Amino acid sequence: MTKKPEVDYSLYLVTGRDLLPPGKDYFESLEESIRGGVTLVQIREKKTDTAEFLEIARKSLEICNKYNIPLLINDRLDIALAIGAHGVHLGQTDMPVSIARRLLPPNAIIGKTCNNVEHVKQAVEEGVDYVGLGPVWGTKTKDVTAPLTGPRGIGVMLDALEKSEVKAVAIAGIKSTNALYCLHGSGLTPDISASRWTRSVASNDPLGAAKQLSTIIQAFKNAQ
Ligand code: 3NM
Repeated sequence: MTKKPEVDYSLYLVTGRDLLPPGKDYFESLEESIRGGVTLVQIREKKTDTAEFLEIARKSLEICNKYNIPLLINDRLDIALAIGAHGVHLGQTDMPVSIARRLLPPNAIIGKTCNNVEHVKQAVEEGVDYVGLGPVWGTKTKDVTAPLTGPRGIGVMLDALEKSEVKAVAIAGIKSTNALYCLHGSGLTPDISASRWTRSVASNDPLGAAKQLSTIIQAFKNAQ
């Protein structure tokens, strides 16, 4: 089997073109975020038609490849396959992991959104590479219907991973002002602290926003 690429989940950017401030170019923002320290990118396009999505994904992959950063596609396996992305992120009601695994190349990264312990256990059984845990806090990015977990809820879900190799990231409402609270409050242990993080960078200053988060995460890791 082809070896999986090493993925650094420390600062995971979930894009959203509809969140960009007026006049801000999406591709410039993506590149600035990566230069600021983003280590993994997911393209999330909920309202875009297939032809445009393909174009955006293709150009985004070029940028990610330039910096050697993996690119995952939210939900759309067809787009991931068409452009040769590094994998997909699946929601609870998206394509089942087993089918995605069968259709994608053997070294593809597959992640799944999990809102509770049952979701986590099932995702581990299904053989995901990582779980996206949340929603930690409220957010305007997405209409989240699942109950907010807070940092403690993330901790409980992390415990459900037990000894599996599955990585985890936390999502929703995480900013530089509460990032440390999320890391400490979820009870992350030193061996996993590096790999459980996410943040949508939708800012007027994506480079600065990513740098700020990256500095916080690095400081947390160094203190472990
Ligand atoms: N996906 P914020 S939660 C885009 O659970 C998204 O998969 C989620 O909020 C999932 O921009 C979410 O505040 C919202 O990080 C992310």
